[in-house]
Amino acid sequence: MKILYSPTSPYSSKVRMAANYCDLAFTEELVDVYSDPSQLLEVNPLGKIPTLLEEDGVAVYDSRAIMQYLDRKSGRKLFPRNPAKRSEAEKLEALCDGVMDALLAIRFEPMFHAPEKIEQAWIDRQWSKVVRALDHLNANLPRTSKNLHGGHFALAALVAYLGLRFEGEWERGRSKLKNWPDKFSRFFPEFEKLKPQV
Ligand SMILES: N[C@@H](CCC(=O)N[C@@H](CS)C(=O)NCC(=O)O)C(=O)O
Repeated sequence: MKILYSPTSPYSSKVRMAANYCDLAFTEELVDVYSDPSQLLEVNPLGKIPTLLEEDGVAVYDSRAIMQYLDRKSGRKLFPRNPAKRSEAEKLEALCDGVMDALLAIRFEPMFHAPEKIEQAWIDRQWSKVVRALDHLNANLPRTSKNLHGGHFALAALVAYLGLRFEGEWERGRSKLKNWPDKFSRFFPEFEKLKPQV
């Protein structure tokens, strides 16, 4: 099993942490999505990472499909069996992924537009989603013990990505959320190695 990834990508970080937690053997291959590598486009028409590749050529994407795949492949190590708890874990993952989507949209707006074409109203709309979601997360952190699930890995990837790309812009009034990775990494020390970073 191979994971095509980039070290800064929060979605990639989430699935790499999850595969590690599930004790699934995998190799990693760094790809530059913006050079449209054929190796990626041949298996994922969207040209996005993370993309998981099995030795028989089967490809799995996107990150949420990969998380479900890892859960099945590991014999259900990644999400709770109890339906209500599973739903909560999946919802936490969806919320964190949604914040990542909004953060990426904010970063890409000036990267892919000439200065006079930057749409501030679009950036503000994305940021309002971030603000509401981070306030919600700060007030509703998941129980964190040695039994981790997919939602924890999404949250860890998100908080580390915020630290990497939005330092100084989101922490005020959210100290519980900012400090949560300290607790998480006590149960998952590989966080330091697998979190989004340059
Ligand atoms: N919903 C996707 C999002 C993945 C995504 O947007 N990945 C970024 C890197 S962080 C990417 O590949 N961007 C390249 C592009 O959009 O062309 C997932 O959960 O896997």
